[in-house]
Amino acid sequence: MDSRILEIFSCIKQCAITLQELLQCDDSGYLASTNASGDTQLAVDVRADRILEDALLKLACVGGVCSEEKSSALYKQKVDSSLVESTFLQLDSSQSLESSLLIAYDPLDGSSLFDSNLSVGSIFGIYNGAFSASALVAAAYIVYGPRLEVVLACERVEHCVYSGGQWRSKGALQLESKGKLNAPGGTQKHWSKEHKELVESLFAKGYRLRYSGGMVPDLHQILCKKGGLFSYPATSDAPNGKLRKLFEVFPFAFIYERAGGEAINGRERLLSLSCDGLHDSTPCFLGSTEEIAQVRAIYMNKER
Ligand code: AFP
Repeated sequence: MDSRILEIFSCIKQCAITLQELLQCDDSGYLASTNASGDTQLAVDVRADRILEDALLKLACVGGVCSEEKSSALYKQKVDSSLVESTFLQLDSSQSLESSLLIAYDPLDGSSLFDSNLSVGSIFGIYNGAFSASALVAAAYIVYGPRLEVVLACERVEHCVYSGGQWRSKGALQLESKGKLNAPGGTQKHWSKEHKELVESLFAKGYRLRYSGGMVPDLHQILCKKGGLFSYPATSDAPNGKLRKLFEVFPFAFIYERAGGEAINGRERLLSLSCDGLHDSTPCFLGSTEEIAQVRAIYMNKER
């Protein structure tokens, strides 16, 4: 594995410890501000974002970062590594550090669950030279649950737990061809007829409902239980879905594919999609191959 990715993974593990301590505070208060996606911000959202931005930009191999909490990316200038804000998906080579790694991250995903003391997470996509699906070279997430855990994906999907003051590997996460869990996101009254048919067909086969409203614990659970389907479809109130490509969907698509699963938007592979803006979103279906085949059958049939 590229030593630069190992360095980033090590930084994420260190930040995970710091962020878990941050989350032990009882400050689930909201700020008056909103983030780039219009979501009201928790004080911990802003503090988690600052911790990660400072730590990641300190790494020489990182040429820029983009946070779900901010409208523009921060790139290091080639001349003196000073930072420049930009809404572009990359700077031209004369400006940015060539062949540097760019990190898109969601510092605290599932903020609305924090005041109910449910598990939340942080998500990272590591891109080579540009914020695009084709440039994604590694992905990771942190789960702040009963245990502190990280999942680090490059060639394989490594599951690690923090216990006794040190990180320990729990081995590789691997999906089987079919699972038993169904995690259907979005407001049901805004689902399409086809999506309702898909969700109900899984329950009719005995799938168990496992949905907390936190993308990280919900997708982590399906990986740990070796199969199932997570969906956040296009809805009448969110025709492009809710989840963001760079910070949330592409990293998990990378992880699910490396774990032997699939990740589509209903028709196409998520990692084949273009991205026009830093905060673009997309409908997404991530899971075992048999469940994804069922999604394709229903959604492709809708097109006919
Ligand atoms: P918050 O960060 O506002 O809690 O949203 C969490 C999230 O982005 C993602 O983690 C969930 O999968 C999804 O939203 C849940 O959305 P619904 O509540 O609409 O199902």
